[in-house]
Amino acid sequence: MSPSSSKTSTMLDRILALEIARVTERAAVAAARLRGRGDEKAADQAAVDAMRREMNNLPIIGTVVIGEGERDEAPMLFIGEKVGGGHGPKVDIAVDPLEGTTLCAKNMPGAIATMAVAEANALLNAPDVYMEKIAIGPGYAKGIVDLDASPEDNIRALARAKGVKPEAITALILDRPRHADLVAAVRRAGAAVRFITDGDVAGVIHTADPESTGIDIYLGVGGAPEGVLAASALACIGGQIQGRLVLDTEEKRGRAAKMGIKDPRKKYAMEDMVKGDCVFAATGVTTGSMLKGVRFRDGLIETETVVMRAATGTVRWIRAEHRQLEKFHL
Ligand code: VTB
Repeated sequence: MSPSSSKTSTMLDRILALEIARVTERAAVAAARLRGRGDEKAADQAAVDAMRREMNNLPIIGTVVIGEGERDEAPMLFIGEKVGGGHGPKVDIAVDPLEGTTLCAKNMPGAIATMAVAEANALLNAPDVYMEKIAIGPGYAKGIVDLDASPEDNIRALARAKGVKPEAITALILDRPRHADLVAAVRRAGAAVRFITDGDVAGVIHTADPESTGIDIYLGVGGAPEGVLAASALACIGGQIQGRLVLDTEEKRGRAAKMGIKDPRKKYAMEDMVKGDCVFAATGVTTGSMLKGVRFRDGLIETETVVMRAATGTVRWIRAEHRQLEKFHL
């Protein structure tokens, strides 16, 4: 490790684990105020404003590489935006201030506020397009499942490696018409499918602990930004993920090329999406299977956050009671 990156790592360790939780907490509380109001945009905007405000207190010189959109379409937390307090180490930032805007607007389980911080130039700069994804948890030989293998082969290989029948495997898939063939193939192989309506960052994270989540594999096409965030989490807790951008138009290939993507069909391994150390955090907005949502009580606000770090594999669950409510700018 070069001296500068080891300095960054020390900083990621010492300061960011807690500081980053404050950022996702603020975003989650802001969005939670708008749970169930049917207004996705307002909830997202509230999370973006709160996240950006708090991020600018961090002792970092950050560049948003995964954000709210490309520069011309997102006024805040756009890709390329400089964030942070303007002093400290240079880092890459990936944010999804409200992952699951629909879940929040409809007050359904599983909306989270999430972000990842990595060393400068360590995160994949992905445009806001779709990504094919496959992910499994830790403990398997590298490459036992692969984006280029058929779903049936992947299910069979995973079952063999786990020492169970395919019938004992459950795949998590976003409930979308585009996944009809995938779902049929997974079921043909004998495995069960669990659907989610949104929220595939948490979906991928579920694969890391099959015993408690019941999920062995994540399959399907979701957002590329969510793919990089999920890869950051798996880089901390172990597991495998592969992703491939869906660049099916000239326009998308052009946008990707502008971000430095030379091969539009490249299959990204986890290590291609996140290099070196990183810190990942998520705070629950609505209660889901990973995190409790924000609770507004008399005189205090409760939040639940998970913070993970790649270099050490430490996972911290932070249940906070906030009594100084002014900080939330409610
Ligand atoms: C997923 C999911 C997100 O977008 O990435 C999905 O994790 C993919 O896009 O929560 P489509 O909705 O177009 O299928 C979200 O649902 C966020 O919009």
